[in-house]
Amino acid sequence: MKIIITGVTGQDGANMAEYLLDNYADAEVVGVVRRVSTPNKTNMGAFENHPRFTEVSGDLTDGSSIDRVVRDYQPDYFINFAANSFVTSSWKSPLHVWDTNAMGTLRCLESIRNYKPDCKFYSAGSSEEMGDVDYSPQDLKHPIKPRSPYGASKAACRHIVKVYRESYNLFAIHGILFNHEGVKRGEEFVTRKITKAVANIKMAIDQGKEFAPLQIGNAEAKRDWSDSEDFMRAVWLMLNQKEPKEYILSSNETHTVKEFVSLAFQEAGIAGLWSGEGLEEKFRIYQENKILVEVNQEFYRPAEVAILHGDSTPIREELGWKPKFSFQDLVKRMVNNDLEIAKKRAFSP
Ligand code: NDP
Ligand code: GDR
Repeated sequence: MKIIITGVTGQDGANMAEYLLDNYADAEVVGVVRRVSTPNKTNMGAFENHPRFTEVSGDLTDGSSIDRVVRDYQPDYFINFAANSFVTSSWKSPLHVWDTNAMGTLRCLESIRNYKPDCKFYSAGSSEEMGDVDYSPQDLKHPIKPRSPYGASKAACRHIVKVYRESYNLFAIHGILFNHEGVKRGEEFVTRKITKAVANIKMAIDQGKEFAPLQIGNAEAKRDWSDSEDFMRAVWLMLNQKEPKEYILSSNETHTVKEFVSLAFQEAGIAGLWSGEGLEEKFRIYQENKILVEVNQEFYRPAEVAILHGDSTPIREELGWKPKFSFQDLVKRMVNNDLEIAKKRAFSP
């Protein structure tokens, strides 16, 4: 069983590689890594030297490299997790985001069609495709109304995957993933940005040192947050159905960024209180004037998705998927991981 995973240095690619290598003795994982001037393989630590893992060079913006990987490795599965996945950067580099995400997906589909048409293909769809939502919770019937170049690029993937599935009879699916996080999450995404700051502030308080408050953008935004590890099991279930049916993956809950902040500080033993409104909103240590978090215009987006709240009932009922981690578990795992990292840094010689 040969599985190509793109984006294997990222959160999901690394979690998927780990899941497959740990649970399937016949899984041979081929991880596609693009050339960067300073290699970042932190997320690959657990499997980089695994005997059933092979690292190959490839870039979604270069179709010839994807052709070569598919032709040479003849995969049974191709999981495309590679993307420029940071929504904010999609206003700054929209063409690059479209080339990587939308054209990149088309390049994968073309390679599969030409060199391994019986390979099962997964495209990582996004709740950002829903955008300016009409109703909650969102299901697969919700109209596509993206609010960012990133969301629009993922909507393009959704259409082209459907076209290739129907035109060439490929097993190609674009499952919609709502936000999912974990200890491998990139530090610019709000959850990791918060848990890293919580850990640093906690260390500073414990050592009696001064600290700078965390600066965030829209604290009222609501997201449906899950754990990435739970989603990897579900993506694999989706790929192993008889028919290429698409599903939504979500926790079926929605929480504000403010709730995430409060819970993360609480996990670190710091009780806080929100006060003020809009740009004047602040999160202070309970019964003290010390500011932990403040809102900064710099982190607002040109167009915001106010609320995301998914309905993953169909995959739960039809494929028996059930998440292991709650929202509270997720926050706890992320805070504890960042506390460990902060402690190691503080006490290393
Ligand atoms: P990450 O940002 O953590 O990982 C993205 C990966 O893509 C990295 O390995 C990155 O490599 C790689 N990559 C970027 N550009 C290219 C390129 N041109 N060629 C090859 N590889 C490239 O994302 P996640 O793991 O969080 O997400 C995985 C997928 O799921 C993405 O497609 C994302 O858009 C989608 N998604 C994620 C959600 C989430 O909440 N996490 C929700 C919905 C969808 P490098 O290390 O070199 O930068
Ligand atoms: P998102 O994730 O845009 O939903 O995309 P992100 O964590 O960046 O933002 C979530 C919400 O938090 C608000 N926010 C901030 N966001 C960041 N990054 N930094 C801040 O300081 C901050 N303050 C408030 C944002 O405005 C937003 O409302 C993620 C990515 O993984 C995508 O690839 C994926 O497709 C979607 O989730 C579903």
